[in-house]
Amino acid sequence: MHGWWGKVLYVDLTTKRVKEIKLDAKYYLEYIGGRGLAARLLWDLNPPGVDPLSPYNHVVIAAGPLSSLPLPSSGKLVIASKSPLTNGYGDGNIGTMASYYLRRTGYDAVIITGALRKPGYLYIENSKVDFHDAEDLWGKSAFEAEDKLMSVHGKNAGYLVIGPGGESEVRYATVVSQRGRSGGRPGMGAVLGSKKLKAIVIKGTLEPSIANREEFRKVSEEAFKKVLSSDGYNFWIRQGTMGTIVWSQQNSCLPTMNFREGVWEYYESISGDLMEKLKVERRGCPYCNMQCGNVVLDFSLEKSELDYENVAMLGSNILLSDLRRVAEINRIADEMGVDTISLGNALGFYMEASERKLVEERVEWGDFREVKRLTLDTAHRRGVGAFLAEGVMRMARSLGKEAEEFAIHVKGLEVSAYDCHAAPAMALAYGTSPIGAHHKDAWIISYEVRTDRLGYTREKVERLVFLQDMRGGMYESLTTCRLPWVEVGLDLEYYPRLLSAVTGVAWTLNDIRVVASRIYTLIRAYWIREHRDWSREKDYPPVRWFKQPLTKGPFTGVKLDFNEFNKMLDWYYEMRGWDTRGIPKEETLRKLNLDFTIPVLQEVVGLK
Ligand code: PTT
Ligand code: SF4
Repeated sequence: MHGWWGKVLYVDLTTKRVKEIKLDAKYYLEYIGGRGLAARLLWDLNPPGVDPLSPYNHVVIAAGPLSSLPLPSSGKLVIASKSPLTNGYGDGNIGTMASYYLRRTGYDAVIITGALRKPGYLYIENSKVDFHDAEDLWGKSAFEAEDKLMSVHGKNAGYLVIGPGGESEVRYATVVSQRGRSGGRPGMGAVLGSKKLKAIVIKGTLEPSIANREEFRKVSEEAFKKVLSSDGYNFWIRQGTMGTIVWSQQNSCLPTMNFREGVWEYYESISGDLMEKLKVERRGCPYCNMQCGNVVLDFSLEKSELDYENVAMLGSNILLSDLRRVAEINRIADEMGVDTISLGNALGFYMEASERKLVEERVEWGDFREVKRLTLDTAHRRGVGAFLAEGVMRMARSLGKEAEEFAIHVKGLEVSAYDCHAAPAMALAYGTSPIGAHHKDAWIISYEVRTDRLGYTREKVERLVFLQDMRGGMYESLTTCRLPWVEVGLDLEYYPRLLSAVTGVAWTLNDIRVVASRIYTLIRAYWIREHRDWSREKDYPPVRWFKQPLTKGPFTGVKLDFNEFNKMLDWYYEMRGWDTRGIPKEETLRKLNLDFTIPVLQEVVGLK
């Protein structure tokens, strides 16, 4: 086989046993890699109903056939597991040298199960695996722990680390790498923490095989050049994702006051233009010629790497003005290894609960000192921080019915930084995302803004399914960065060409879409297996967007229409071959070679 190694590494932390699992070529042709491989492995290996924070849960760290080969923005990998935040399928995508080295170990993925008795870390060098003590690293920030590990294992290795957030099992703790890359929003860091695994250090020296080197080199060179000569390149290099602050303000989707509004009068205090003035460094992922990690000096003059989501959620959403203060909270979140999107939601929710006197403590909107204290307390689960560490869904449930009306999440994962009062298809994207409310699978709001902002149309749903297939299906399984396409318009056709050159198998974009459909349907089956009380309500966006209209900006008075939304959801199910409950039909499962899920779904919910 070219492009794939055909085997994965299986590590049991409880027994400290390691084995190699060979996978049939069919597995790769049907799932490609990354998210696809991870979803199938979790279905096969995880016991149904497993407690995500128990030793029996599995974590899959998977690259894809294009990861970390010399082609545009390829240095990514997927970290997946059953999520402690949602109790469903969870994953994240991280750009890191760990992707480069994992690809060169001779394995397509590392699967980790069991739990250590005492804190430790894994050292993987090609097929050699060592278990090391990490008691001296436990309690250290993700930055400090990585520095210490690097002083032992050197610069030529990849590091995936958790911070105190992961150690104390904050339900939205992430995995951190290279002081500012963070992945695994739905609590992938907490899963590692529950296994007492502080870090994974990866070195690899083997070269992945490429079927048609000459063709690969030609297509890849052409693609790199296209990126460089694209119209949007210069602005991208200057601002990266931070350019979205002004765009969101202009289009009334900048999350403001716990997603009450889509505009904020002080947006300029956190804008990309201001960031440009404060920028001291630019970082990025391996093999990327559009490096977008914008580093500024924060309020304490420490380096902090900014992205749109971080700044909107820790800025406008909690009314914290002043980019340097926002950058400080962002840097602390990275050190602690907690997701900034969920953190910004938890803080916004808590501030609103405080305003409505549903909690004893009074926390004012935008109070920097309080935000800093709450962030650190959350990461360590101290005092009220233990409450915030549970995430918005659980916080709301414990405060009662009124609180559920302003809890901004889908299936337990907090919403990322686009307000959807006036964006019905984006609301549907959050509703049907395979990990809970994340924008990664379909950023359809830019299409809505360009076309028919307030329409509830079948055309939008078709576009949404296409975006999911490309972003959540193709990019997550190949596994490379989607931004060359999304931000500077690299033609999608480069990807089947590159995949064909690497694997020696002829792929078209349509073949990849079939794989994407399989991945979405398998992940849906996984959710249903784990949530035996499945119903279409789980695909609904936050109730606030239906009930409380915007009171400011160009869309004043607008809110989502419940009946119209349901019409779109029905179309979505029809296009995916799922029934009106959002459950895959038996014929769809058979068509996608997912027959193995049928007996399980039949038993859990009954199939149509
Ligand atoms: C991603 C999510 C995002 S998406 C952002 S900013 W974005 C937030 N970043 C966080 C952070 O930083 N620190 C932190 N403690 N928490 C954070 N939470 C948020 O996590 C990221 C880039 C970005 S920046 C985006 S859009 C693209 N995402 C991609 C994706 O998902 N898939 C893919 N194939 N390519 C992508 N390219 C872009 O990568 P999650 P990264 Mg990320 C500091 O992790 O769980 O997927 O959530 O990995 O290496 O930092 O790159 O405006
Ligand atoms: Fe990483 Fe940004 Fe490059 Fe994507 S565009 S690979 S996120 S540096």
